[in-house]
Amino acid sequence: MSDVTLNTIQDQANQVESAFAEQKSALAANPSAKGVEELRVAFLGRKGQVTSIMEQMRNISKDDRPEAGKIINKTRSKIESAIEELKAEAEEFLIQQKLDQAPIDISLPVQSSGAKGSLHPVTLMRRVLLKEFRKLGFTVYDGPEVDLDLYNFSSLNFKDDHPARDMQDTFFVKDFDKTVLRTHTSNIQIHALMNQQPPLRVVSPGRTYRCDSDLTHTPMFHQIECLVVDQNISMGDMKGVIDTFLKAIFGDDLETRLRPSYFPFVEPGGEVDLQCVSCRGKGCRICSQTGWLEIGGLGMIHPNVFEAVGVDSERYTGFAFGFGIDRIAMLRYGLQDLRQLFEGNQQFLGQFPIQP
Ligand code: FA5
Repeated sequence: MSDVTLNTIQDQANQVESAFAEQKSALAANPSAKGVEELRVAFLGRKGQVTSIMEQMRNISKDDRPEAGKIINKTRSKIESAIEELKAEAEEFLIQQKLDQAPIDISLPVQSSGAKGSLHPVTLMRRVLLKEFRKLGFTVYDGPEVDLDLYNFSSLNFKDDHPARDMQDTFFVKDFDKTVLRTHTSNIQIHALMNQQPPLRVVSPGRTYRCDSDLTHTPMFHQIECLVVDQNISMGDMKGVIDTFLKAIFGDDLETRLRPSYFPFVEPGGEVDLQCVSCRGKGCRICSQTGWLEIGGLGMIHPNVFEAVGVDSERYTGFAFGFGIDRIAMLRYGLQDLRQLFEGNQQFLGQFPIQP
């Protein structure tokens, strides 16, 4: 005959539960993961108090065992869920403790340090230029930076062995026959005319690449190309557009001059120089003692270019010009060295006003 009855089991279960409740409230004042684990081992572990009631099962009559099991399981699950709650409380307590000890109160609203981001001067300059072109009714046309020789050179009337190619040395992509990093934005003249029949009035800013590096040249630089094709377009129209946008950027501050020059894709061709901001035309090392800095090339579209894209050169005429955005920024902001723009010096880059 067994000496352990259901009543004994129930009494022991009640005692274990009240012992647990006592220790739980002691822990609640200062909950820690370690304390919760110790409590779990003390009650649910191999030698824990719940386990020792379980061991009584073998001394209980067979008939009472199911009921005894229920009593013990009820106590076990009460303690298990209380342990889980305690674990969560201990975690929260720890986080709160860390927050309380932190040197700053991260729940306070953010106080601005006054530091502001700024736009890159080339971005600022590009935006200003595009704004002026939009006012004149131009739309923006985007062209590829990696392009076929066909668009960058051949269709622009650069014969394969023409010395003009030497002035625009660039990367040729080895595995793709005749693919280049474009040397100028003039490649968009071909793309635009192949995509759209005249009349056409587009402007295209973008990155360009050449084997260059000195005070006024960088290997990667930015140009903005302007292309107008229609009936009866003259050099006078071109000069009007150039004067208008240069005036918008430089005001009457600096003098400009137009002089003849050669580009295979225009006839006649020329270049625009701006008075050197550094010496105001007197001559210094930035302008190689000339008093002027070149900002771009220009000209009337060559009939060979119209032929390459299937535009009737008897019916249409047009002009194009391509200016260095970085060079314009250099003059506008009075920079001593164009390479400063691409050195990533935050102290330098942070000085530019949002509105140039
Ligand atoms: C051209 O690139 C012609 N595509 C311009 C053109 C367009 C002529 C349409 C006729 C009709 P050029 O090589 O001169 O031309 O370059 C134009 C401008 O780009 C220069 O005046 C200068 O402002 C800028 N530039 C050229 N090379 C560099 C460089 N390495 N770094 C910075 N700016 C440069």
